[in-house]
Amino acid sequence: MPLVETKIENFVGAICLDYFEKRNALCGTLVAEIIDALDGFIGRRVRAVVLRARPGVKIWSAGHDVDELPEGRRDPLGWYDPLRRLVRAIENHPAPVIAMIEGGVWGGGCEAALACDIIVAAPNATFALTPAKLGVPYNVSGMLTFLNAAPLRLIKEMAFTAKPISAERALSAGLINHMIPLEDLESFTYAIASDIVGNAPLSIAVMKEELRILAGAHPMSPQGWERVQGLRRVVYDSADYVEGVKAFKEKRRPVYRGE
Ligand code: YXS
Repeated sequence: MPLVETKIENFVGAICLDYFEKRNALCGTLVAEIIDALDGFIGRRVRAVVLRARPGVKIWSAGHDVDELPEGRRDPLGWYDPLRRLVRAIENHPAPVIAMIEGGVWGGGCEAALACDIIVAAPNATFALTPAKLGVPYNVSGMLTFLNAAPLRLIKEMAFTAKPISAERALSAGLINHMIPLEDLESFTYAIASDIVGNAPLSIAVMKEELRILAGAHPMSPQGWERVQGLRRVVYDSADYVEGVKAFKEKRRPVYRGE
């Protein structure tokens, strides 16, 4: 049973997340299907992509599939992790990817949405960064996705509280491009896609790649990199990390001891 539905119309490729039983959690299979769809769009000369969920969902994506997180002593967000691969696939796709969002966006799902080039959300959309809720040491390129998406002070509040923010607040902070009534969400999103399709795809692709390279151009010394990796290892080797994943699976509140 596929976990995404795709279609191509008038040079616009649509990828609809369809994994209701886990609230579109970004498991390896779902991510592989999204990446396959994006790769297929390149050959079909798609000029704009809409990444969406089923109309009427309460949850756009529940984030990383917690059942696929390591239970400790291994980087939970290493280079080949499905979420990392998905974010890079979105950022490297030559056509603009428009996230069309209704409902809640959680954790890694929030990063995947923020990795998209344009975000159009309904008023019922919410956005939550959840590493602190689960005890996860988020990775550097993931934090850069957030830093490139919103003012530092908002990212800190979202990361440290792990509380969702409303679409209205996301709009005022520039985290999303448009907040559109649910009944107009699809037509508005496709109107943007159509504007993009009518422009020069090669020019757009090179500007997207220039912006990706420039947005990622943050110097980090080898010592700084090693320090961060060492600090992250302390976290994913900690009892708190084990407790966060365990508590999620046991559907209870975690008890963190800072060790
Ligand atoms: O009880 P069953 O077996 O039916 O499964 C339930 C949930 O356990 C499951 N599920 C998930 N499984 C794995 N990973 C997930 N992220 C996940 N989210 C949900 O899906 C089934 C239906 O969920 P349920 O009953 O809670 O649905 P609901 O409609 O009442 O509530 C939907 C949510 C999304 C509000 C709720 O499921 C929830 O709060 N999910 C966790 C959201 C979250 O904290 N995501 C962060 C995942 S970790 C991550 O993204 C990164 C590693 S990090 O944290 O570092 O950013």
